[in-house]
Amino acid sequence: MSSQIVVGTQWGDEGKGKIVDVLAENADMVVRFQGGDNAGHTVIVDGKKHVLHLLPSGVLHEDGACIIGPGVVCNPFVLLEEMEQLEKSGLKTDHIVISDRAHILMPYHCYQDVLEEEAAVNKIGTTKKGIGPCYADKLARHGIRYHELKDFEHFKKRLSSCLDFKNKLFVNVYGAKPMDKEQMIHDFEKIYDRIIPMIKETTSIVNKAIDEGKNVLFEGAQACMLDINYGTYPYVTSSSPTSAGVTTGAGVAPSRIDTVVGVVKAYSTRVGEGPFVTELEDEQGKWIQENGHEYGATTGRPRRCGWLDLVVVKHANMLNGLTDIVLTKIDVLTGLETLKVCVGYEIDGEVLDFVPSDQADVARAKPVYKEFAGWSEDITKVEKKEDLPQACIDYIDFIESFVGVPVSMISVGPDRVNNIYVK
Ligand code: 2SA
Ligand code: GDP
Ligand code: MG
Repeated sequence: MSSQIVVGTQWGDEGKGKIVDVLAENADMVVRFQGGDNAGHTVIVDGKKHVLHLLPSGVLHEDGACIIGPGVVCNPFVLLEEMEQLEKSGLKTDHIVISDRAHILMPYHCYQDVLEEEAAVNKIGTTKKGIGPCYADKLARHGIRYHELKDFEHFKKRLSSCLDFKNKLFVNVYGAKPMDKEQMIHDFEKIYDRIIPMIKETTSIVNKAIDEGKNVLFEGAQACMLDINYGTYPYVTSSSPTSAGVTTGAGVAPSRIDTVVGVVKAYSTRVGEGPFVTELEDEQGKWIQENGHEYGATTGRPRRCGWLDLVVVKHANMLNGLTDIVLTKIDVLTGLETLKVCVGYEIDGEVLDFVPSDQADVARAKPVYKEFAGWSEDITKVEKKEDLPQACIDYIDFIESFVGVPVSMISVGPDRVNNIYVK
């Protein structure tokens, strides 16, 4: 395996958590490189469901190191809660490390996210976890990094001046209540002893592991269409969930990466606002939502559903340089008489095979569909590709040839064991 990246190719929730958990069995180290607890990654092991937000999905394999990398915005309170949940399930958590360069997602970031969303004319539909405000502070160079927590007197001064500034914003701009500084300092005092031992310089740790030929897995959260530069801006998250994000978010050079696995869900979903060319706002869409249990793993919001959009997956391949596709949730489509796949965007009589930059163009694009026959056989126990119904094989082969990337694994159910390995 050596160094491998797993990324989402659509709008997130492709099943990356499950795939990372499967691949992590052979990994010495799993590294998150962007995002924060906006992520919801579901892993099912022996019928028990674990939903991970900040912790890498490889955490359930207790042998490897689990690193929250420099590019992550990490809410320490959420992190500790998540660790406590795992500990209650009898799992160990002493293999978790936080990069000293990661930014502390502060309580005022969450409050700011809520106030901004409430006041916004064009709502993004964020998870309200403070992600945008924390990354904004990072880029504006007002952010507080984990190494600053080590000297608590210094940290208190930083918290104090940042909160004074934020409170002016909350009170004067949003007409909201200010946040209580003493309470916030007290809350950090309470978690200090647990957090400090986890903070390390991780870039040298990760690069050393690669030097030693260890298997390092980089776990993407969210997905390509939510990328701050190449997604459906402004309806995006505030990080780079593409393979390029690993270079800045984990401190690993592009030449050190061996494989890039793109997780493709057999249909499309999106949670939050923004254009969605293949969206099905009808009974068909509802059917997919129910059959696929498409509800936000962090917020519980219903996910919007639609046909597979291969224009989007091609866009993801171009940006990520995929070496493999893992196709997920194809079992959800069992029972449909016909399936559709979008192969082009028609805008003003012209058919595009790429995603335009202007969301106004995306919003008025009409999908050009190719139709496929469906299948009715239960495929959740199938172990070899050739044992799948022919209509299902045709659907998979078309994805592979249209995108130009081999489908090396097919996930046919949510559990760790429901997989077909193709090569
Ligand atoms: P944010 O909170 O600033 O990152 O929101 C900005 C946009 O990014 C979307 N986003 C997501 N989309 C899909 N899945 C995500 N994680 C959760 C899940 C979402 C949930 O696994 O289901 O529970 O609602 C995720 N995180 C961020 C978000 O919807 C906005 O469109
Ligand atoms: P992530 O954010 O990409 O990790 O995906 P989520 O965990 O948010 O959402 C994916 C959902 O689909 C989870 O509930 C998984 O348990 C489930 N899942 C993953 N792979 C499969 C699959 O192949 N078939 C089915 N039916 N469910 C799957
Ligand atoms: Mg998710």
